[in-house]
Amino acid sequence: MSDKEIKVPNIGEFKDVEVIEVLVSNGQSVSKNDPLITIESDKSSVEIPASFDGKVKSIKIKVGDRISEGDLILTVEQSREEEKSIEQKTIKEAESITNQNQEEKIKKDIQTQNLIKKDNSEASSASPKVRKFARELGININEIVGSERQGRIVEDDVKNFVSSKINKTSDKTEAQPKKIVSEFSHSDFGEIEVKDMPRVKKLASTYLVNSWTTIPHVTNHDEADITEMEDFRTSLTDMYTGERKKITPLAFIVKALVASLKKFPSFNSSIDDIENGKITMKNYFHVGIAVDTPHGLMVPKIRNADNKSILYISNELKTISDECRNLKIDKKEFFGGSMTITSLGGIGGSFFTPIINYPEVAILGVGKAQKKQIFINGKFETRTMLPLSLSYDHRIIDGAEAARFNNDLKENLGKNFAYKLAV
Ligand code: CAO
Repeated sequence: MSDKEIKVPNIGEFKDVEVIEVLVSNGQSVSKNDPLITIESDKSSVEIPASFDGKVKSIKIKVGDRISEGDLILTVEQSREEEKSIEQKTIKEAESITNQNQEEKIKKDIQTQNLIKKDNSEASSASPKVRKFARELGININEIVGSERQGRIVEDDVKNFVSSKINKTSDKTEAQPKKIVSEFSHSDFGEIEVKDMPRVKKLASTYLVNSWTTIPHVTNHDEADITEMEDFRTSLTDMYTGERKKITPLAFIVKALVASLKKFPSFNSSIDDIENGKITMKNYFHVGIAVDTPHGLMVPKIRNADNKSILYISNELKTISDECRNLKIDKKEFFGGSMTITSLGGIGGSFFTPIINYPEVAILGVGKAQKKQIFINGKFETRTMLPLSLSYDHRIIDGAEAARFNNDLKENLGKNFAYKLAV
């Protein structure tokens, strides 16, 4: 074991300059060229590296000290092997130099290596203020490419570097979701068949994952008493033929929803520009309808539902769902909605958790209406109850507002439906 001193080398114009960083600590192993300290003059800052391998024994300077050439930075302890390897390295380097005076060349090389200035232009490529700014953000300034003359780094370069790092990190997260690989293959357990996923399902999956992973969903469940509405709906007949008019309950629900959207405009908004704190309020009422098709789920819109009659909406529902099932619908029809209704009422089931159709902020899930015994004014009555599952983006809608929205919707679908729907 032997101790060796590392001193401030020839640092040219730098005299009596401030130590702004000590990059090593006692007991730490360092290799030749590892940065030890950073010094800073009025114009720039540079790192001073170790001139040989070893273990830091005693640091002789601290941040804020002013140093010049020849000042002692620290001592390192070297084992015999390290000493030997340095000797060997030096001999090897010396052997490879044939054209010049060997001693001169080695001295010069060590001196040049001692000062990692990257190169002259880079060493003076940022003002102390900018370097300080980068340091405070935990950024190694040497990784930044300067935009000014001769690659000089300015504050904007640091900011751009930080934002590009952030974007890269989030791109990486999006591009590489954690994939769980099963220890066993499905085929280990029996015969299997691997099929292509339908195109619509593939497209929808991106939107669904985005919605599920970026929107804080909450779902409020409730039941609307639609007894009167159902009596009215099932009593509708054609004026001329006397035949029963087939109008789906969904047409009534669309109308009731529009009336609630008018009262609660935040449900008819989008926050796709949340980074800039912007909310888009929509003054139109285009209600999305989730349509189950053999190709996958599609969500066309009933445009300007506020200006359409229940009968018209009922017919349009049929038309757009047929267009979806026959792949005859224009792609644009899947965009620009106010809020979506997803109805499983024709199939079955009660409550569920619908996923918001991004960039909308709410979706209404409708289950199958059922007759139930409800306790009203001191006695049980048979009523037709419609299950409602309202999912909403909690960033924009609070639970209390969602409960009030459901109350309003229930009112619109309830006893006063005819009056409300006409509004
Ligand atoms: N409660 C009880 N019965 C209902 C009902 C409800 N909430 N909603 C509809 N019905 C009845 C209808 O009255 C109709 O009965 P009749 O034939 O006796 O008149 C029957 O159910 C069939 O309705 P439908 O489902 O064909 O038509 P619809 O207008 O209710 O729905 C559409 C249209 C496009 C929404 C529907 O066809 C569909 O695709 N539903 C599935 C949507 C879906 O998959 N959502 C899940 C998304 S989450 O993955």
